[in-house]
Amino acid sequence: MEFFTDVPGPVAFAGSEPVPGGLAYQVYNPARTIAGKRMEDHLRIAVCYWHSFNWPGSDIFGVGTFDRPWLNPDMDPMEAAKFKQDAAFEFFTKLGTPFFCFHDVDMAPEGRTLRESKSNLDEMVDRAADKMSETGVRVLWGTANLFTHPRYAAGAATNPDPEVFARAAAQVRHALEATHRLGGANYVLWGGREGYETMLNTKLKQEADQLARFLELVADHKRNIGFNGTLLIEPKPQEPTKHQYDYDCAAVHGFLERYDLLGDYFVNIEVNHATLAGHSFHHEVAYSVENGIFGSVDANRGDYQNGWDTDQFPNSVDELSLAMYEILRSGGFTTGGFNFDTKLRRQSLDRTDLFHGHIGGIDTLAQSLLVAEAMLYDGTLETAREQRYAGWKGDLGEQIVDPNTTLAAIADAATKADLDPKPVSGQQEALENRVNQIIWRTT
Ligand code: XUL
Ligand code: CO
Repeated sequence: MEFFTDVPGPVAFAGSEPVPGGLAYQVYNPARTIAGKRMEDHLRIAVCYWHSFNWPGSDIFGVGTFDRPWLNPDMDPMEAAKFKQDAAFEFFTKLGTPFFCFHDVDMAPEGRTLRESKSNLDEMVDRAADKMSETGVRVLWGTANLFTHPRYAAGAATNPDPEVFARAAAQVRHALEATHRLGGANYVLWGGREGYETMLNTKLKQEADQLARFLELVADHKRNIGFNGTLLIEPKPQEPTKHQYDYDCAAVHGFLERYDLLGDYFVNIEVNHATLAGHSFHHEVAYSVENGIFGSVDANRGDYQNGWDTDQFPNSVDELSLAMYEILRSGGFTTGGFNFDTKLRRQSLDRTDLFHGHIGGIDTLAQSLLVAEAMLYDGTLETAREQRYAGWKGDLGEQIVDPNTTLAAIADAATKADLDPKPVSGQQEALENRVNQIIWRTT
């Protein structure tokens, strides 16, 4: 049964010609070649199951507003899951995007026991596998929901009760194996409840050790089952907990280094999580690229007036181009991609609104990719950075980093040459102008 009846066929690239109803891409042209690669292969766009199909449009003051008939609690849960899956695959194919992402509980309802939950998931994964081979849509990543059920109120891996840890381990095992079975490119761990509400009842070191143990077990299991996808940790500073341990990319990086997990885990950076942590998305991408932990992106945006995760569809080329530039100059995604971890606004009631949100977001990413490519060819930013640090490639720079050099030797050299370096311009305004000029002229 067709669900999105107002969208008859696949959304096509129409260029800058306005299309009645707006159901066309103006910039996203999957086959267009950018820096030697197809646009589709650069962006690796995914639709998320949860916000798009599993969320009724509720907020903390109000119930769901959306037309999602499979969320009706009177329906048989497995019948509802199948209805939802059909609508989801119809959406993926009409939107024309190559990937989707899912939590275990988005795909299949929890059963009364762990065994029943696993069998529900197995059945729905078999069904998804058939739909994937019919449509060619693939899995960017799978994950386990370790934050909605009351048992996880005090955390999953970091719960004071080891039985909760074990229960979470069972859930992740099943979700990881389901992702593997579907040929997923990555597996994500977002520690929504891995944090605390109050330090009065919390042992910080104990919880960190538990989290590391969990991650070690998951990485071992990945190797045991021969899953070649990438394991990703998704940083977020808070919400739902007051403080989350995977606060930002730097915190995750330090944690991975401390527990000898570098190389086993990379980061899935969400735009609105970056801004909640007091960073720009650009910063988080640049940090993780430079430190070798960049993996994938949850594309969305926050609202400058709100202090929470509003998960809106991205619409700012100015902001995304800079992050896209860092991704492109590092060689682009390997297994990662752009997952739309995005929610419609509660008043966006029409079924076609889900298309409009994604089309706008995808065109914004596509335009940002064009700008990033132009920045790369322009070379101004690269040259400015190189010149700013050029001294480190000279004699003095080499002497300083030589492990045999001492502080006294550097001090003696500085004294002998009577060094009196003069400050130089950081050229910020000139660089900002160059970025804007490139954005304005890029088509
Ligand atoms: C929550 C969030 C999650 C993760 C997957 O803020 O971003 O949707 O992406 O669990
Ligand atoms: Co996310």
